[in-house]
Amino acid sequence: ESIKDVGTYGDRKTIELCGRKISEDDWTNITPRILDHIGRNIYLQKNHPLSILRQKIIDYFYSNYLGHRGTPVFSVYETLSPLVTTVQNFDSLLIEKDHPSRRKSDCYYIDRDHLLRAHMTAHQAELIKSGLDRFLMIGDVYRRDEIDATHYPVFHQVDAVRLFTGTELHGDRWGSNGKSLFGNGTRTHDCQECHDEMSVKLVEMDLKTCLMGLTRSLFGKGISHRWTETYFPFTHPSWELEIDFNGEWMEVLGCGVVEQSILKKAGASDRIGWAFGLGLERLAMLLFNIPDIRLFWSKDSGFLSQFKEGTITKYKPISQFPQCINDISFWLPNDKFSANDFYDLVRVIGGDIVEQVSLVDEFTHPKSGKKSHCYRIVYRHMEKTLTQEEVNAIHSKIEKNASETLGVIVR
Ligand code: FA5
Ligand code: MG
Repeated sequence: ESIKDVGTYGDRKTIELCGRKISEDDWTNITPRILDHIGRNIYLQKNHPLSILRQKIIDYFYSNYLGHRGTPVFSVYETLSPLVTTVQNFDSLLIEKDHPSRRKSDCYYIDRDHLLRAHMTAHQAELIKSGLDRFLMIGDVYRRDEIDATHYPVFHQVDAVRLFTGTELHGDRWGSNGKSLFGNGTRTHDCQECHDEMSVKLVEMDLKTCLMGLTRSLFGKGISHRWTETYFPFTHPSWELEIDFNGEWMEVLGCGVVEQSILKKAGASDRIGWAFGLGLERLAMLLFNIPDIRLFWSKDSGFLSQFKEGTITKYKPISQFPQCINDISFWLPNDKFSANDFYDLVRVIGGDIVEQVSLVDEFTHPKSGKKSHCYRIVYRHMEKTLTQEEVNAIHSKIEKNASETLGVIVR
């Protein structure tokens, strides 16, 4: 269970979360509003659409992968702590020290060594190390990102890993010493240097069959899909699965053949395997017809009462309240300015009544060389009509805070 409490330790603030006390340093960028989401566990909340979808995915794995005695072969981990180390989130997955995904502008850091996990893959290496061959990891993940109807700084992922011994993959065809999994060639675009090409093909087929089975079990047999090749530091080869949603391709997951050095380090060097990670919100928005990602966090019974564990029903909007649009323009400071810092500030002050923030104009003054940004903030309450006074009060607070903390000069 997690506690959210900010105290002081000497002259440094300490942050207490998930049973740990951590002193702030120059990497700390976690905000109280984000801390408030830890422990909500909406993905485990009975009759919540995210929980219904989570259970459907677990059921697919339980019913399609049975052991000799009819017991499930995938084990499920869904209460792993979201507070992780940079080793878990990055190093254990071969993510280079200067990889953009480590940036302060992209993650929520508690201090330089701890962050809120940015993907469920953060737990992969340690679970393999503990001796597991087939498992699912489900939970909340945290990323600093743009703000719109499909992006929220907290979302949920299901990750999975399946490892094979030589015998499991090939049967007894090659004997059971597992040698046939490995070759000693060079890395090509579809095979790691240490892998046997035939084995990699079988792993790819098993992975894609599994994921298409899952997609069809959720969306029906007629769903159109395509696989695209992609890159992850922790898998090779790697793919993304896209499905056709109203004539547009939508990415639903990333996957691939696990980098062998990860398995080796985790004590599973005699195995080969696949992994994938998918986002629950995007799938749930399609399945339940939910138009805005913020609705998942609603405590309103008008929303929650529409869903029932075990069934997929379409969401019916209670009513649509009007938007209120205000722009803010400011001169940027001379030193560095990150748009994500501004987005966070808007979120901290405006909270969930901010529907969208977008950069609508930027220009450089021809004489002074100073840069100016104009952001459009769209306010909309999910459950009532906002008055112009209410919006103005929040908007001025954002202006005031931006000039005080980001060094910008409001125009
Ligand atoms: C990852 O997070 C990888 N860890 C996935 C993976 C696992 C690859 C294991 C290989 C092996 P990515 O950042 O693309 O990859 O996110 C995975 C999925 O999460 C996306 O396909 C999407 O469905 C979902 N997702 C990503 N960002 C967001 C977001 N801002 N809002 C909602 N869903 C998101
Ligand atoms: Mg992606």
